[in-house]
Amino acid sequence: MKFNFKYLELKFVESAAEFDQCLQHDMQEIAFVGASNAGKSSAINAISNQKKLAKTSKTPGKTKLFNFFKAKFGYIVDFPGYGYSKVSKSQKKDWAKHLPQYFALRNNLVGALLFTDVRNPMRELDLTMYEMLASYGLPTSIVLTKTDKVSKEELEATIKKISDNYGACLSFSIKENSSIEILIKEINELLSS
Ligand SMILES: Nc1nc2c(ncn2[C@@H]2O[C@H](COP(=O)(O)OP(=O)(O)OP(=O)(O)O)[C@@H](O)[C@H]2O)c(=O)[nH]1
Ligand SMILES: [Mg+2]
Repeated sequence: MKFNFKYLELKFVESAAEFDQCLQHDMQEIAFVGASNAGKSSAINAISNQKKLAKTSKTPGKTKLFNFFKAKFGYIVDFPGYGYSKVSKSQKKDWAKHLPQYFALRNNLVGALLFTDVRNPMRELDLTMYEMLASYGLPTSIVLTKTDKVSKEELEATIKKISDNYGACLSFSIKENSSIEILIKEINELLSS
C-alpha cells in the first residue's frame, strides 16, 4: 500500500521539570498524557518519522519532565507517565502538584490525547486523569495504543467498549501507517481549531 501523507515536522524545544519553568509561547498546544509505557513518546517519534526525537524505553517511567515539541500549527507537550511504582515518592508528590496546576493555568492548552494500551485500556489512573481533564474543561480523545498486539476481533470489541463510555476513540500502532496518518490529522485539527 502506498501512503503519501505528510509526517509532522516536530522539533524538540525544551524540557521543564516544573510548571513555572514551562516554555512560554503564544501558539496552541495539546498534552500527550497516559500511563508509563502506554506509548506516548513512541507516538511522537512515529508521527514525525524520527527514531529518537522522544526518548522511549522498555523501562516505564522514562519521561520525567514536560517535554515541548513544536509542530507547524502549535506544540505537543509530552507528559510524564503515571502509574509507575518505581517513581520516587517526592516525584509523585511533585507531579500531583504540577499536573493540576498545568491544566488549570496553562492558557495555550486546548486539549489532550490520552494514550492507553489496547490490551488493558482505561485503568483506574487513566480514569482519574480523564476526569481531571474534564473538570478543567479540556476536551480529551482516547488513543488505544499498540493495536498490533491484539487480534482484529479484540480491537473491534475494545473500540466499541471504549467509545460507548468515552466517545469516539482512535486506535494506533507505530507499525501501522494508516493509524499514524489518522493521528496526525487529529493533531493538526486540534492545534488549528
Ligand atoms: N508493539 C508495539 N510496541 C509499542 C508501540 N508503541 C510503543 N511501544 C513500545 O512500548 C514501550 C513504551 O513506549 P514509550 O513510548 O516509551 O511509552 P511512554 O508512554 O512514553 O512511557 P513513559 O515515558 O514512561 O511515560 C516501548 O518499548 C515501545 O517500543 C506500538 O504501537 N506497538
Ligand atoms: Mg515517554
